[in-house]
Amino acid sequence: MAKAFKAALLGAALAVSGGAIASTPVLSTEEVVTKLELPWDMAFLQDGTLFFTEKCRGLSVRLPSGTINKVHGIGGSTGYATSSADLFCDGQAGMMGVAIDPNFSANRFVYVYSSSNLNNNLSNRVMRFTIDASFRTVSNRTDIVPDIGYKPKASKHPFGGPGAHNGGRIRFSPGDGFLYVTTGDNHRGSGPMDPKYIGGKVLRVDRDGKAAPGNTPPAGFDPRVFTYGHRNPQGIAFRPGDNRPFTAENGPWHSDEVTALVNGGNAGWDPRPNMAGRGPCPDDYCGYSPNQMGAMDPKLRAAFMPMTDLKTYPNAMPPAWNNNGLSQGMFSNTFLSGAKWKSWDGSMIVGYSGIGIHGTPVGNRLDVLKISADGLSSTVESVSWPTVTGRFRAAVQGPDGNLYVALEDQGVIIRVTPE
Ligand SMILES: [Ca+2]
Repeated sequence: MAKAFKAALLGAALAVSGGAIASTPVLSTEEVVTKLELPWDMAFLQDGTLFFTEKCRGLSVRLPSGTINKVHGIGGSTGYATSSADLFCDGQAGMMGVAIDPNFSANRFVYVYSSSNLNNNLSNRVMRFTIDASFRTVSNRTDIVPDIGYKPKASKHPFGGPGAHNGGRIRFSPGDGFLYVTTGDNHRGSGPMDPKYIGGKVLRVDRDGKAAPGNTPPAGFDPRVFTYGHRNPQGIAFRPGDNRPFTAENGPWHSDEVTALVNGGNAGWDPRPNMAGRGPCPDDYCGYSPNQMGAMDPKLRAAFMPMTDLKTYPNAMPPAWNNNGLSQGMFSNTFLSGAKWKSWDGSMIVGYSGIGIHGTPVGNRLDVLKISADGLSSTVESVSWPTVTGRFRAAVQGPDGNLYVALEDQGVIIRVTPE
């Protein structure tokens, strides 16, 4: 059952900086689901039914009554309630994104993005299931995108461990109805610019995993590619009004980015060795080279691996916003719409998962971005949550118009209501 979120009635406690204070909403928060283990993503039906994933536990559904079903699936499962024994969690890997088919009332299709060792091949997969009328059991598993990369245990790259940089957010566009899939570079240096490797990309596919007919990647690319040259996007959201997709993507110690996507566009991340004046790098991945621990120093930062390499790729998509400091693990984003959000109506919310890592000097917070119509610039208000510690792993606007956030370390989903 929901209960008042301890000491987090935010009006006075919530610190907002950089914006028009008078017209910003006063927020209250309430726990909706508690005692979770590493919640990762959420998706709503219009009646308020909430699907959510836990990285090592699989898929659950919270019914409008408040009842929570751990969804049972096909085959034997270890650790997962949801599906087959090939699904696993390890480090950053596990069950990540969840999406509901736009035509759910007719087909009852639910989609998840998960790591898998099917046939002893490590991969990430987008899977489609049919869920029964009682929201308890899934069946008819169909792996619609079975070939997303995975960082193997054999990788000698010193950072991140096996299963790093999986991407993992999946969202249907309310505009074109296609499924957008964010994939990470898996610490594979050649991945983001590789025409055939679908890591470090945003894919756009139909409900069967086939390329959306309108995709326009460069010649020779996998036709599922909508944009390429990404590092590890873990957020994608569509702007109300024009339905333009915006990614949220964490940088390598520096430069978290929000990017307005252009069909066929290059996001400008190229961690290959011997590019742009670089030499060789560990395990042929230059994503952290040179040593970037001085990321707060602008003079040093100029030499770092750019999140958007506009020198090498002058036509790359420039970010709508770059935090110009230490990476704070930017994760999931969502747009707020509705008059009750006052000056935030139409703004994008983005949160961070990097609390306490990389020596991140700022506290837990969400940022509220007002993005220009052309998607090339933003102004930001920072909303700190002094009573909350833990990583903001997912953010979505519910059908009630309120904001829902999942805190990974605390294991809770919180409803944020403007008053
Ligand atoms: Ca970029």
